[in-house]
Amino acid sequence: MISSAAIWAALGAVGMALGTVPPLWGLANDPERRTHYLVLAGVTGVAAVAYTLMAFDIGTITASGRVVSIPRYVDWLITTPLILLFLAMLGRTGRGSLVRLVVADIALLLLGGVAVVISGPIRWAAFAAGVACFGLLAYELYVTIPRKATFSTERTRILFVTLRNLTIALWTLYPVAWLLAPSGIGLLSRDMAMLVVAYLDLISKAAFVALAVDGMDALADGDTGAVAVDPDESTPAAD
Ligand code: RET
Repeated sequence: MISSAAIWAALGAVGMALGTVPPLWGLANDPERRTHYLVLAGVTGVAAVAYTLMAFDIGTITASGRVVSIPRYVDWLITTPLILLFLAMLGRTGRGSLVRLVVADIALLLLGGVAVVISGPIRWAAFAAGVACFGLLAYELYVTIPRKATFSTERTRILFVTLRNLTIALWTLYPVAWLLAPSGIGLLSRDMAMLVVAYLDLISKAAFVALAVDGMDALADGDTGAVAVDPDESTPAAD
């Protein structure tokens, strides 16, 4: 029998595939901002593949009595850095900032993955360390980047703030879902957890990508999205 987790995953795959259409359209029609569209197409495109695998229950392993979906974590490891790269491209805050974001991001995902598969109190320590990494990531997005950013236009700054707020608000819900799901205290069933996470993924990816594509004309002409080498620290504040 097809589990409802498989149905939610299949719906997630369709949603992500549809979410890839706007950046592909941009890629074909706006070659100036190719890099931006490629990054955005990667966000939903990779997730569409991961959800297809999950719908067929491919890559699911059981460890310490808990079910872990490898495609989900691989998807997150690829696409969350792409989301952060896009935000860093908007602010043009330099490589240092991007590296801090991506290191914190990968660390929190690995710690979360480890916390699912190990048992005993150490797993809660791994979870707490993951949450601490998330705190660092949020600090970078809320405080450091707005302070250092050199937005190409005022509309780019507004686009950054909108996407940044959407990202922080939604990403905060992931550790909550993790805690409630069978990975944590198990208040939610596996099917329910799949529904909740698929829903969170869809908004944090497909809605992010749709808003980003919609706001792309805010970027100044000639803004090709290269992540600059760290700009001068004395650049005036832009937050
Ligand atoms: C875990 C558990 C460990 C602590 C924290 C977590 C946060 C995960 C996040 C995931 C975001 C995923 C996204 C996917 C998009 O499709 C690993 C659940 C903090 C923030 C945005």
